[in-house]
This record gives sequence, structure tokens and C-alpha cells, in this order.
Amino acid sequence: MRLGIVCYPTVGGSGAVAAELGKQMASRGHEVHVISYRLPFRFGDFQQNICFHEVDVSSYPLFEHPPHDLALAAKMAEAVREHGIELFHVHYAIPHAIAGIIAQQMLGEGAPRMVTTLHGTDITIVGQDHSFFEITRFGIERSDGVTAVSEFLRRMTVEEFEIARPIDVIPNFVDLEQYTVERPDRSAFAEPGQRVLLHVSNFRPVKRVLDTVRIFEKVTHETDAILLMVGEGPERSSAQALARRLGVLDRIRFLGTRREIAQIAGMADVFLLPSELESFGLSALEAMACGIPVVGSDAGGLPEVVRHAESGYLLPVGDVEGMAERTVEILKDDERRREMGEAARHRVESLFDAERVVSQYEAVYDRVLGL
Ligand code: GMT
Repeated sequence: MRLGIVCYPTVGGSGAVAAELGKQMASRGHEVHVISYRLPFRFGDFQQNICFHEVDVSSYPLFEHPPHDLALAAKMAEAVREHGIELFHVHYAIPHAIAGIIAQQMLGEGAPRMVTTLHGTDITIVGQDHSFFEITRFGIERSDGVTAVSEFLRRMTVEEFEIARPIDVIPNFVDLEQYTVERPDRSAFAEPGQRVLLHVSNFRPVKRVLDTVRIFEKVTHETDAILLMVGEGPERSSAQALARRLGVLDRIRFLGTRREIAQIAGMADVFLLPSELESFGLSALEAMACGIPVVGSDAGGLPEVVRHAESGYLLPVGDVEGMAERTVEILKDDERRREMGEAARHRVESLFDAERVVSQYEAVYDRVLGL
């Protein structure tokens, strides 16, 4: 199959899923064309069967905002003419599904069909800015296939947009050969006997990174621990300022954006994700794949990933005290931590393994193409 993948190249879950899916499809022998304004962050190394098409968003004095969406549609149509792409798979409804519809119209009869994957913030943003309502609904209705990354997101989309069409739920996934339960050497970060907590995100307000710092501060009253903070984003400096105020800055390592999550996750004892909302929670899944229990919020699709009291603990959003208590409980009981870590890995193996999930996407592609 010749597949055109459209996604945001910036660091975030939707770009990560799009890139990992593209790599998996390429290794299954499909021809993958990635269309974006920059090479998406997880497509770092050269891989056979993957070709990148850069959207050229030229500026012109007349345009205060260069028309990215039109440039994307034009590039999608061009890639089809040059490479015979049979199917578009766009990640994120706005504006990718709309650009795909324009490209289909430009190409006319025989244009590729289009699958749209909803990742969450593309749907929840509408709650904040109603002007996107009609156009998001239009993109969902006009796609030839739609997938959502959790049952929570499917239900929310159907209710919010009064959508009657079917939406397939296909969860995020991990490559279990890459994410292993091997414990890498962590002496560069932690002293012997010290516990290691980990948070990975794009530090947007929805992630409640300040709660992560507050949880950690409470944990340090009970146990000798450090916190690894991986990622970049608008709340990073507030998180640093809060850590300084709470007197724990010297115990937190801000590592910035890192590609080697598989190695870093294995160093942790507990993964923290106290988000306001997660339609899925890919970073939690990646930690679980490394056998790391998760303490986070009982919000959105996260309960579909983490089983409360089995592979971690999920508490109400903002319950910093409760999350700290549960984290300490895990850190102080090695046997419990091992059990939870094993349960986490087992859950990923049985439900979220790349082999299994990528086949679900292939089945949707086949259906949409009428194969
Ligand atoms: O987490 C973010 O803010 C980025 C966002 C994105 O679209 O790139 O992530 C969303 O998609 C991920 C992949 O499907 C999910 O695992 C995340 O839960 C989801 N983020 C939110 O719902 C906040």
C-alpha cells in the first residue's frame, strides 16, 4: 500500500503515534510518505520505504499568517500525483482532515481515501473555542474512516459533535522490542538507594506539571528520592520556580526533550502523570512497557491504560496528597512495586503491543479501501 501520513512534527503524542505507525507500516513493506512542515521528531533515522515531503510555507508581505493549510493541501495533492498514494492517514482533525478534503477535491475522481485519527486535544480544543466546532465536525463527517485513541475520546466526540458515523477505537501502542524491562544504569542521576520518579510531557497546562512537583516534594518527606522531568513547554519555568520555592530544585533533573524515552523510563521506580485530562496517555503506556507503575489522574482515557491498584494508582485530578501517599506506598514496598511493574508490563503485552495495534490500523485501511 502507498500511504500518505500527515501529522504535526512537534513533540507530542499525536506526532509520536503517527511516526511510530509510519515506521511499523514501512517495516511491513508498505510505502510510507510523510507530509509535514518539518520532519516529525520520532522519524529521526533513515528507514527504507519512508519518504518525507516537506510542506513549504512561504511567507509574503501580504500574509500576516502564511496559509499553511493550503500549502499542506497542495503538497498532499502533489505527493499523490508523483507517488500514487492510495490512502491518506491524517493525525489530528484540525487542520489535517480539512487539508485532506481539499486535496481530495483537487485530485477529483480516483483521489486517495482518507482516515482521520483523533488524539484528544483536537476535540477538547473545541470546548475552549467554539469557532472550530463546525469545521471539526465537517472534517470528521467527511473522512472515509475515523479512529479515536480511546473509548473515552470516541464517546466524547460522538456526544460533543452529535456524530452518527462509526468511529473505531484504536489505542496507542509500543514496540516491545524497544521498550524492555531491563534496568539501565542510573548512577548518573541517582545515588545508590535513592528512588527515582519520572514525568514525561510537553509541559502544557493540561499536564499539571506543578502538581508533579508538589507530589514529589511530599514524597521527599518520606523517602530519599529524585525526580526526572523530561520534556519542554510553557510550564517548565513555573515548575522550576515552584521547585525552588519548595526547596527541592536540587533533587529535580530537568532533562529537556529527549528521544531515548525507552532508556530513561527504565530508570524510574514510579511514573507520575497527574494531568487534568488525557485522552489516552502515551507516556504512561511507555513507562508501563518498561515495567514501571504509574500514579496519575483518574481522568479521560487514562483508566483504559492504567488499571487502578493493579498497574498503578489513579486518583481524582488535583489530589496531590493522595498521589504522594500512593507513590510513597509503592516506593517503600519493593515487593508491591515489582508486582505492579509486572502487571503493567503484562497489560501492555496483552493489549497495546505494536504488532497487535498496527494490524488494527491495517484492518481499517483495508475496509476504507474496500479490500
Ligand atoms: O499530550 C499532548 O498534549 C499532546 C497530544 C497530541 O495530540 O499530540 O497528545 C494527545 O494524543 C496522544 C496520542 O494519541 C495521547 O496519548 C494523549 O493522551 C493526548 N493528550 C491529551 O489528551 C492531553
